[in-house]
Amino acid sequence: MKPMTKSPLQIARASYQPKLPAALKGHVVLKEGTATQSVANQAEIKELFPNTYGMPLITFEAGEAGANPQVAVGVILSGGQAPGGHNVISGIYDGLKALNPANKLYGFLGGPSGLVDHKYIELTQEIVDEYRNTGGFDIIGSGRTKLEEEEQYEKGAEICHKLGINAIVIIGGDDSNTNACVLAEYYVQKNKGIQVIGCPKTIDGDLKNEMIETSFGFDTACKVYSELIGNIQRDANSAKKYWHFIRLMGRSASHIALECALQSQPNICLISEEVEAKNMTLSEIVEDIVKVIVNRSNHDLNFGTILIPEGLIEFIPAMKKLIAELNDLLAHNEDFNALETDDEKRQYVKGLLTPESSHVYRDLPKGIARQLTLDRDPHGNVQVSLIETEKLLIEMVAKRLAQLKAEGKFKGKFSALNHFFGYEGRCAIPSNFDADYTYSLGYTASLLISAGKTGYMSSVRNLTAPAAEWIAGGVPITMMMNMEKRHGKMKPVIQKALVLLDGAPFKYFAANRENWADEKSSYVYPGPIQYYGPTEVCDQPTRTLQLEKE
Ligand code: FBP
Repeated sequence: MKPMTKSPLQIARASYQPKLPAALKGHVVLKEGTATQSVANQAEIKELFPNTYGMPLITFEAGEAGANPQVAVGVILSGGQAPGGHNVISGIYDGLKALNPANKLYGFLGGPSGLVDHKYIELTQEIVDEYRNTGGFDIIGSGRTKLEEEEQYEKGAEICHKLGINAIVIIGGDDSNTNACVLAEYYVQKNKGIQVIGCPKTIDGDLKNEMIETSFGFDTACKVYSELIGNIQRDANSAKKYWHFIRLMGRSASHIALECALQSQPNICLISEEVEAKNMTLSEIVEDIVKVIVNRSNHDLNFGTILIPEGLIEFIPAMKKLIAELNDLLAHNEDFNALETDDEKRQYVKGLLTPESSHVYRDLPKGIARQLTLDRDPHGNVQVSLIETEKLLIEMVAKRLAQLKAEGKFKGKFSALNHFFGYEGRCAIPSNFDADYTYSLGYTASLLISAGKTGYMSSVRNLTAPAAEWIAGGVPITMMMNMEKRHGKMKPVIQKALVLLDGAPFKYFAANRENWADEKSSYVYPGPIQYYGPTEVCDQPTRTLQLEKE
């Protein structure tokens, strides 16, 4: 047998031609809508972005051929991986070449730092072809360096001028697109002749608004996790002996957990935004879980599934306060870093917290308390993906059930297994939806550049319709902004989209969850992503998007 370098699916997917909105299949004409405003704090945002505030919405419609002067573009992948990133790049590449075969595309390596440190490659047809319809960001790599210093902007301009780059596309989440907007404004103010276009990426699904229906990668990641959850549910329903506590990525919002719940109908799904709105404590969450477990055990069902959003811990008000205190306390704290044992660190921290937080900290299992004091991310925040909330809940639920057993109120068995799904889905081969959506986003970005636009996010809308009917255009990034406190200072940022408790996806979940929790089996087994077959199997957007659009 010959050694294998690519799987049969990889080879087959390489030849997939992503679908484009019908309007982008030939020449286009740019249509401008009315002037826009930021979602809040209009006066402040206008003052901070005098050149890029208030620009109109843009759509591209089928039109006549026009002159397309030669351009060179640099692309950056920023932050966590999300399925479809490579197709954004192939969309930009194909879009640029269709406009003018002499156009060039460069990739800055390792994320935004590649721009600052002048690390880049020219993306040729051969390189781009190798990565079409694949998962991952490895074509040029990604990174979490923040572009926020003037010195970085100047270093960026230097390399762009050297390479003749007229425009940069930043593919990232809310923070990276906020920085893209600041960079766009800076380059206009300083007359640098460099346009900046953003692209909405993140599996977390929290970069969305009226004009950006979803971020790319959310669809594929949720489909991968839902398959795994479905498989676990089938196992649970067969073996009938384990409760599975499944933590799902999504550093802040619970969109991933909610979407997976809509797809797989687990017995319990916690939604952080609801926990915060109801001002719930950890013990109250545990009590709710215990109720379901006891009820099912009364029907001889000592098994089930529980979905836990990764960000949960930060939405429990008392924990949020504790984490905020720890963030301040541990920022550049040499004394703490010099301590050797976990016990010493625990004692040190306890002594400096407010009495209320010290109390919460003291009651946490040692492992979790330690995880809360691990290294912060580049923004100074606790890295929630490293906190094993699912284990914390298992420990607390087991303790409570043991008490109930002693009181004769729980007669069942409790045996739990923990899982964390995150990295399993972030680089998956993009679903047809993500492959088409990202290719269209990239293609649209090239049209925005060719039209001389800056400070826009590439947008593709009407996503629950077939791809041919999608609407491509651009949204001024300033339109998505408001002022928020960051590191003690008010800053213009893109508003993060959390799960709306009055939104259709949550309402549907809330109306059905009691049925899913009880003794009847409501599990759904979504199965793997399908790339070939009937369109109702292969080309469906997320349940979240469908419910939002219904
Ligand atoms: P982005 O916000 O950059 O898209 O990344 C999201 C995410 O995948 C979260 O779901 C997760 O908490 C985090 O990245 C993990 O970060 P890291 O890649 O640094 O482990």
